Amino acid sequence: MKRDRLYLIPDGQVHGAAARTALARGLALPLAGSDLAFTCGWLVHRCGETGEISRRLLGAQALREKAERVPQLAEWLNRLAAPRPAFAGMSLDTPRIMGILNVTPDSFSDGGLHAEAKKAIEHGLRMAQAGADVIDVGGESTRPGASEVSEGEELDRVIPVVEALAREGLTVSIDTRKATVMREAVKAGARIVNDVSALSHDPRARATVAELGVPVILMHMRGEPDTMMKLADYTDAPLDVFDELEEAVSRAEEAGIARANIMIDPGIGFAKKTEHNLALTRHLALLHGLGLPLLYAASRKRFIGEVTGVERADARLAGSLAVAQMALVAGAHLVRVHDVEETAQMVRMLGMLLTN
Ligand code: 8Y4
Repeated sequence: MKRDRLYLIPDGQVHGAAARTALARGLALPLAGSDLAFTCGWLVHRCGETGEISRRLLGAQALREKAERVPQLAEWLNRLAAPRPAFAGMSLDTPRIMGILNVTPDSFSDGGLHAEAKKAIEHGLRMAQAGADVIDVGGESTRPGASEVSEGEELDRVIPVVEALAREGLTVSIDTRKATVMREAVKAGARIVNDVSALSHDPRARATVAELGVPVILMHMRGEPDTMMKLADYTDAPLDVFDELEEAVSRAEEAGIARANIMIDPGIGFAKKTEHNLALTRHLALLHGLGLPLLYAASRKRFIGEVTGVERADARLAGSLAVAQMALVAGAHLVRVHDVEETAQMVRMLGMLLTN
């Protein structure tokens, strides 16, 4: 039987001078190791026996007082407040941008591996120029219904691109679920492993990442890309995703991966319906309760199309900027996007307004 669980969803975020002043006066609590604090929070109790969920909004002062009597809550406040050390050499005290670089047959598809690699490399360099801190190179389509890519084909696609971008001094992440691709990509200069299966797809993935000693992004999903939508059934999406990410983090640590090398991600769109994606975006700050750096990746995704009625994915920039901005205000450390230049403009503007 499951145990009763306590959660705290930070709300009422304040930034910059407001954060510092509110913290100094005890009106807010520190959040996510950055220039950020929260002024109230939803204290959520989930009954292990019945699954019943109750929630109560408390102010910072009440939370701190209650934490003196409830050790579980004190631990929450500690994890929420913990500094987030640099990840892959990137300090996380300012929001970072990850640019998406797909090297799949359907993305740069006019003729020949070599020509494809060349185009991909150019696109990666352009995104870096435009302000991307990380280039996420992926050679395997994880869209539902996409055909499986063989290991050899995935390697042929991504390795030349990783090598070229790393040689130019860019920070490259390798988007893959395969241990061999992780290993070869790191050999070619990739500095981060981004695995949408949270190292659960390939039985050798955890040991490989542990051995390589590289930072890894653990994304939440259920099942496999072609079956995941059948599993989009949650009691409470944010709480369930929190629990399942916590489990993925534990498994990674048990395999010898250092906690300092782990970043988490709610996996927007993976085994999730629109209502789940919206709830996760609204209550994103809950995930700071794992005490780890947080990636938010919703660029052009279908739930934006469903909310706005914009059917073409490449016409969803405005909606993508809106959700990315929400995530950054909630304290996300990294956003994964297609439109790097526009996102960099938004991040600069937001930073100027919030940092004072
Ligand atoms: C339009 C645009 C339609 C994008 C679908 C998509 C994530 C990820 C992907 C994510 C992390 C995608 C590799 C799916 N999503 N990695 N990768 N987090 N860490 N779909 O959410 O972008 S691929």
